[in-house]
Amino acid sequence: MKFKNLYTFLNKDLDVIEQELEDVVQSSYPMLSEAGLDMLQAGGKRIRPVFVLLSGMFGDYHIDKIKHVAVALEIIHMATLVHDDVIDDAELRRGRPTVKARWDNRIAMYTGDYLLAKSLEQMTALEDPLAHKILSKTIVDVVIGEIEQLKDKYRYEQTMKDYLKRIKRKTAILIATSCQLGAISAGTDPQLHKKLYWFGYNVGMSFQIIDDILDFTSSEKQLGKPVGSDLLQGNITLPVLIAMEDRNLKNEIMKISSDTKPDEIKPIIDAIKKSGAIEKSYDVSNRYLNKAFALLNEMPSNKARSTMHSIAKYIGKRKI
Ligand code: GRG
Repeated sequence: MKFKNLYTFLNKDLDVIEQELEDVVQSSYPMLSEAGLDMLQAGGKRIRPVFVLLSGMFGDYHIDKIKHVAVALEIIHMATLVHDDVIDDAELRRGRPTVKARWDNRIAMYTGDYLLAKSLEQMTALEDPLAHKILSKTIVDVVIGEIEQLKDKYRYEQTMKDYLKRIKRKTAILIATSCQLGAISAGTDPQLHKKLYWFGYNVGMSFQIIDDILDFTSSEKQLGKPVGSDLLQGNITLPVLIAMEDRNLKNEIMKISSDTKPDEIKPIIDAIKKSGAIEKSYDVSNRYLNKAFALLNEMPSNKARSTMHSIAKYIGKRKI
């Protein structure tokens, strides 16, 4: 089963979102339009717009209103990716050359800034100070997270708490906010939009943990980058933190630095895979997913709820 097949009833509305996305990234500066359109054409799962729409279905759903929120969230996501590829000096994204690779760092920064500004412009369609307050706090948290993660690179004494805080800011918050703002724009009561926020948060945490597991268990072809890239770049993820509970393995892992060559980490990747750390990481992911399922059970039963359940289940088992 493919991810997109879980929500075919949304296809018509997702086509509207896709068209809006294309319109929104256009600019009188051809280079900005080209960079934005190139990213859109490269695809992406559009998870955030899907969660906006599904959450809106718990309230008074109107595509003409909610589309602005769905577009804003996807465009903020795109802006973070363009900037992140500058910070990480990444050549490929969604299987294509990144904006910074195709043009240069300066143009990538402009593109990211432009996308962020356009997303805020989209949000002005929503006359609700609470929605704007939530979104600005989210953006601040994502940016702070990106700055703080620098200090955690190659820092082998960091704790599980440091890791969880990092992935919350990097991934879970934007998914949580997608759910909450979808619900708010459809006028749901506060109790429900807060529950949807926490549903999105738990799914987002699981999503990032699985991403971090796949960095070890997937193939170079599927990842579009070498296996173990996170570790090589000093990004200490959950499988690594768990593997470091073994003293000997920790000593090996701690030898990895910015001077380490890709081939040198291959035996360490194998040792991490054999250590049981992957299975234990899946257990942590499942704990978040179970919280997400429990929250769904407290919500009104409808098609959106069952689809969110299927998506969360899929996320926990995804291979790419
Ligand atoms: C410009 C607002 C702004 C922020 C700049 C660089 C930065 C601060 C934040 C980057 C944070 C970051 C690296 C987030 C990545 C999160 C993530 C889970 C990416 C992959 O998401 P998918 O799998 O991607 O949904 P697709 O390609 O499917 O859309």
